[in-house]
Amino acid sequence: MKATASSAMAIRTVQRHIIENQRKHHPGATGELSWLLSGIVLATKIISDYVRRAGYIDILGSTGDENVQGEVVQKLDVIANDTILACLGYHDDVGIMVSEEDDEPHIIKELDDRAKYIILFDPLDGSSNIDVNVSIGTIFSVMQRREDGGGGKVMDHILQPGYRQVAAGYVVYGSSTVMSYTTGDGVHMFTLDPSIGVFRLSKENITMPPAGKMYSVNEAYFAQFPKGVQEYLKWAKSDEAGGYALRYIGSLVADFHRTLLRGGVFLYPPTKKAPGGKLRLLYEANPLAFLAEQTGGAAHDGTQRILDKQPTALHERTSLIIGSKAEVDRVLSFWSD
Ligand code: P6P
Repeated sequence: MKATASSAMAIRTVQRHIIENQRKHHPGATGELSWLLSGIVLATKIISDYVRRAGYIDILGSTGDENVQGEVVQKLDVIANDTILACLGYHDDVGIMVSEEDDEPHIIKELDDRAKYIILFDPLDGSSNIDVNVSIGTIFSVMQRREDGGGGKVMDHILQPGYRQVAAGYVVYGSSTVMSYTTGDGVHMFTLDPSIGVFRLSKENITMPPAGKMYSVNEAYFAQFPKGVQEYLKWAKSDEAGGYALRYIGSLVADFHRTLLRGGVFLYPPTKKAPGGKLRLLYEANPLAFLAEQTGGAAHDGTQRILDKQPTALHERTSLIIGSKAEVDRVLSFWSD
């Protein structure tokens, strides 16, 4: 259909939504956060283009290096990381950037009243799935510097609990490229229209289904899980539970995206290999927990709410139980036994 002026007005792009959302909920805002989010939008459009072309331009496979996590770095990891750093690093409002790929924070400029934002991100989560065309994703979290300055060190500003986030979101590069974001006023979802290169509003003010008979876990580790988790998984398979399904993609963003829309629970409990959990607190669990709670869901580590956790290290890992409130509560009822 040929775009006409009226049809163009009908297109609610993510940029338009961010501005409308700012005017509606934060009328006194300076627009800095909106401008910053537009940098993330641009970066993820570029990453999406690379992901879609990975099969026929030489960017599949690994670089042969290992990252701070001890994981083999995929070529697309580097491209995604560099793209986000480039698209946000020049923003006057960004002081620090923290990437899953990099040992240390990027100090873009000294934090002050202007450069007050801290961007934390996993540029391409699940990248080991790239070569087999499984959905992967980008996850981002936005904090502001601490007004009280903390202890005056950079890490005091970075290691803040997740409830202090001012924005968070993800982009899943799947059968289509979909972005979900929140600035604390609900979660809104957009689908990339490659014909005109814009993210178009697909769902506004999403509510996660309050329950859902679907659990998402890597059951290969069953023998390593805490006893309470083993009891929950046995229950979920029982006649008493009545027809739970197991869905596990092995790509956090894809598993979370499905849980957000269909309900259920995703869990990555402690294992022998990862006794503190595998997933990262600052730029995976925290942003997804913000989105989950904004849609009526819940996120927990087995002992406390994810967003209440006081981080102690940049690449700190955590156990994660996230999804429909009723399903998270049910897992916790077994976990604490
Ligand atoms: P496992 C991908 O490597 C990742 O970090 C997440 O995207 C995913 O949820 C998890 O690890 C899968 O881990 O141990 O089940 O392969």
